[in-house]
Amino acid sequence: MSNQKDYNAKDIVVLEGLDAVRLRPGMYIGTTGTKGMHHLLWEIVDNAIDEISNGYGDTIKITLNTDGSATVEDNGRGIPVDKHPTLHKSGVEVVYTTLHAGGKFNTDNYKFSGGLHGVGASVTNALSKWCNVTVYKDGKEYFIGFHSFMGEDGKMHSGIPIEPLKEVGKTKLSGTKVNFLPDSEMFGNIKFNFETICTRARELAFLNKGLRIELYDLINQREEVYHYEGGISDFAEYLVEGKTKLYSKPIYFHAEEEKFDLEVAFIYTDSYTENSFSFVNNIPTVEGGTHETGFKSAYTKVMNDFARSNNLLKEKEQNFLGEDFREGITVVLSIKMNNVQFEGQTKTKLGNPEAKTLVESLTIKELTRLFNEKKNISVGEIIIGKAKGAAKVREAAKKAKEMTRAKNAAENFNLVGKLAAASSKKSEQCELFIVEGDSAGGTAKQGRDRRFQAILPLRGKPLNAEKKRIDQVLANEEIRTIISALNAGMGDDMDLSSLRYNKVIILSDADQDGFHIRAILLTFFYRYMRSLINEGHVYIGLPPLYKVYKKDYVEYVYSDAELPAAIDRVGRGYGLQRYKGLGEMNAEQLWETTLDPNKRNLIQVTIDDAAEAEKIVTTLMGDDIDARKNYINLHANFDREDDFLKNYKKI
Ligand code: 1YM
Repeated sequence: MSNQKDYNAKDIVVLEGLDAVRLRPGMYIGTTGTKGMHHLLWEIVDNAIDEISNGYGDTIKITLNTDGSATVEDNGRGIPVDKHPTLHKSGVEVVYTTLHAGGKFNTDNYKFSGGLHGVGASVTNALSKWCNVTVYKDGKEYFIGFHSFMGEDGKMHSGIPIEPLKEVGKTKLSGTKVNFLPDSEMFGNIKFNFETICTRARELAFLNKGLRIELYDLINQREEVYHYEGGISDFAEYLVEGKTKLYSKPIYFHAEEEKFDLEVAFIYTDSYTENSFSFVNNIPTVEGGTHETGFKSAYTKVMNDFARSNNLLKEKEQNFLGEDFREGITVVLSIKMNNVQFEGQTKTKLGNPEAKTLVESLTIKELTRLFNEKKNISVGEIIIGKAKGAAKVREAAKKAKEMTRAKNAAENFNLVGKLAAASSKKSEQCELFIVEGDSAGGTAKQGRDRRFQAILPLRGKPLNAEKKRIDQVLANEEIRTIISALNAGMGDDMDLSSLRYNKVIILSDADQDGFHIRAILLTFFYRYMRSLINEGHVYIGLPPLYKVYKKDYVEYVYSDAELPAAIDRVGRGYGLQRYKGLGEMNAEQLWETTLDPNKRNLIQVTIDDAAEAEKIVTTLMGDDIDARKNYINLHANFDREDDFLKNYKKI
């Protein structure tokens, strides 16, 4: 970018010291769990991406080293090395020791002050045992090392330079290399997860057209390269792999305003659900927000106009609704803007009102232009055809939905007859167990604490929502029972404020059938009640696999890995019982092992990466049998946590 002035150390705006980070790591990286630990890496990667998206360099290398550290390298200009005029330190040292230091906050320099949460490299340094930075710039190689240690005063000193930045040699390279080791005293687990890193790196490569990300895992000798010349268009293609597309290439546009950038790609498949993935400054906005609202309203208008002007909608016929146009669509929407405001339960919802109006006007302009092009007319016709089908079943679906929400006892009697409700009306205390099989359901009804636990037995396998249209989904009695019991509606009408149970716990056997039932239920929640998952209401209950006992001493064991230790504890002369299913336990045992909140094992279902979750649901629950076999061969893990759960984390 030729119109940008060159950066000098004096331009760095200093706001705060480093001390705060170790005291309140959560404020800067969210958690000190494995997600927060990975955040240290993404902070560094973000700086490299900022540099590349401003036109300097094109490649980022991420290496997981054998000593447990990670290295990130780019081929940009290199972080400034000149001395800051008042701080008397090099630019590199300021960037790595001062919170919120950086060109990022000087919006003259970068078009977007993006950066994941914008906290920067100093946070990584503060939470690392050590951190080494090498800069290649103007023919020279520079180096500075930082470390964190316990001082003689008994206080922790973090991110302290060992000596000032020094010139260490000559080079033909240009760029920045950062090598750091997360501090094991700050994080429970400092092991980087190659798969997690691959997933996010792939997403970043999709979102930043042309960017090349190379990943090297030197511990397990693996490597991956992500590079997409098609950007989010390739992303949309990737998301629908294995599904039947209704036309061959995604519709794509890119529009810019001063300090605002919009990119959209969408494609339709023969499925019945909507899959929207939106991003702001490369950050996934899982809860949507103003940019999505703006797009939806513009899209509905443009497509209705298209239908009218091409005589696909007669004068006396009513306009389509937005939801009609969204059946079977996969959209990737990515914006870049300044002064982002995040809202919502998980701070993943865009709040800026200007994003709605800008996305709306740019989308109307660009899509109207595209659908006026001859080559896109046939695509438009296909979309209108799909919307017609959706509009037709809309009425039928509406009736079915109303039924699930009917408060009228007589009407609902058949549905909730099987449900043993909880007596407490305080929904925040109440839990709903969805139990595989009538017989285990019966046992659970006897074993539960009826004040706050409700039991819903499921007879047979519920319907796989992945393959059905909404009216068919709602025709399924098991599904209707679940919707009625939860009392929060579904789909676009979902309203969690009337949710009857704070925890929804899936309880199935630890065998193939049980895993399948669990996968089917999760698919239903994922497709039609996603906010239930996003807001942390969905859990998987884990029944024990073994009982190890002697006289009146009993231990329950929940995984094969824990079995030897349990046998040791019980000692010689122990007895061993293997549970094949929930049905083998009596009411008291079921309470003790699986229902009692003080003893049971639950996995909370979370979606770490929405796009990856979508991919997994499609692959595992869809029609493409070869894709499913491939996936299972690649990822199968016949441990207690089946494949489907790989993307979900334990609480
Ligand atoms: C592997 C990590 O940090 N690359 C990187 C960072 C910066 C620059 C170039 C850079 C930015 C600017 C001018 C500018 C940063 N500089 C700063 C600060 N890779 C990595 N590459 N020249 C170089 O912002 O205009 C913060 S990050 F603050 F010094 F400008």
